[in-house]
Amino acid sequence: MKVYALKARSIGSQLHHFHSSCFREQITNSYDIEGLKKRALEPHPQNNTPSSIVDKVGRNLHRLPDHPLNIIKRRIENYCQDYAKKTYSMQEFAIFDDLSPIVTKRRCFDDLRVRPDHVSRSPSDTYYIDDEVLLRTHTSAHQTELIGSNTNLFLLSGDCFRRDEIDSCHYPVFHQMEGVKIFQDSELVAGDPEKSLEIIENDLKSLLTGLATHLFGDVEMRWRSDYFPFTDPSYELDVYYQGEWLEVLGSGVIHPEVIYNAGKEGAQGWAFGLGLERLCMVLFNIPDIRLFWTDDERFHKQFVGLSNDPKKVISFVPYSKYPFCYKDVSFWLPVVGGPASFHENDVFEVIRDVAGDLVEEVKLFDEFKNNRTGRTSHAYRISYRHMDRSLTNEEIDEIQFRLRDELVRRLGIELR
Ligand code: FA5
Ligand code: MG
Repeated sequence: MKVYALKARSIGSQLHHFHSSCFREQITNSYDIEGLKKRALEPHPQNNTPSSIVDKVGRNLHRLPDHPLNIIKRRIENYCQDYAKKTYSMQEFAIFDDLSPIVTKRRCFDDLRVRPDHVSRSPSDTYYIDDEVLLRTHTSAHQTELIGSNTNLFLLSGDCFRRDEIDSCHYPVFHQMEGVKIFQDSELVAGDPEKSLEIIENDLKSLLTGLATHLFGDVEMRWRSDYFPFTDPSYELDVYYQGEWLEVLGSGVIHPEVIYNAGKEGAQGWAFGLGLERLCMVLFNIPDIRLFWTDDERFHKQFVGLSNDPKKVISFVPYSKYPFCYKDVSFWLPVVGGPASFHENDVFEVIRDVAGDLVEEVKLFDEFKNNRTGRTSHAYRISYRHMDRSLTNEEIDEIQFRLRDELVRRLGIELR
């Protein structure tokens, strides 16, 4: 609770700073990154955040000039400001991009109607610091706080953290941009909730479809109905990329209870959350999400000058495609009802901890149950590939051995 009080105070002062200065001004660096990192590593029975993740807190790739995430962030912000000028009689979006990624369970889940037993908040999916505080899993975690302080039109970017699968478009640290608009009474139709809802939905879709066209030109896209506990109705937008539909955002009309939790009962509006890496991958043809974290010159020099260029599109030229190499590991899961519980995300995390960014993909390729013993076997195929150089066999073998040991030590599985 102490941390929360601190955080609320720091947000308060950021908002004060923000309102008292020019609307377009970005909030200055607002949180003590080193302090947070120290805090995140303090032992606590509920702390399941490994140091490899804490290391990435505060890297803030989306704030680095000419980083592809910064380029796309600025393009989206510019597009939205233009849209707002045309559509909302000169109102502007308030822009946030450095609110602390450490948030409370209440803001991240409770306020947003995520049920207590929902998987997204379980320790198999979320990095907890202690029983109250966690690394935000989405930028929606700031909705009720900002709406509650009368911020009625905003864009908010930040790093998000999830224990997740391993492949070319999932990474445990990624970036989202949240957009929220709370409508003024004069923009809606008093006494006609249906008409008002239609106005809100049409505005949301026209902004986002316009954004996709602005970024990608003539790309194929589709809207799909979705479910989020904090919006109703909810929609997802997919963009056709490299022969597949790639989900790039979630959105919808903000649920009345969320508005109530923000202390603004009766107000209405929309919200969306964009995956910045996914949009960037489509825009610049970036084939693997790990590349966003590389220090390799050959990656970064391709984007020089683009942060200040509102339109130029380049197609990323892979500087190498080093051969990948795969290794399998198979094991018996811990006995059901025994002391150790098991979740697939635990396997992914051990792999990430041991092998870091050398892992390109992990696939469960075989699963069966031995009817006599009642035990279940899993077999995973791990693809290794370095983004910047070739890997040697010895190097991979060494990692694979360590990985096997760690799986046994940390998950209580039995190697086959
Ligand atoms: C959300 O996070 C909702 N908060 C979005 C939202 C906001 C809905 C406001 C309604 C109103 P979702 O879990 O689908 O939704 O994530 C949104 C986007 O984040 C995805 O479309 C994807 O582009 C990106 N994303 C999610 N997980 C990862 C990951 N592990 N790696 C990279 N990108 C990810
Ligand atoms: Mg989704």
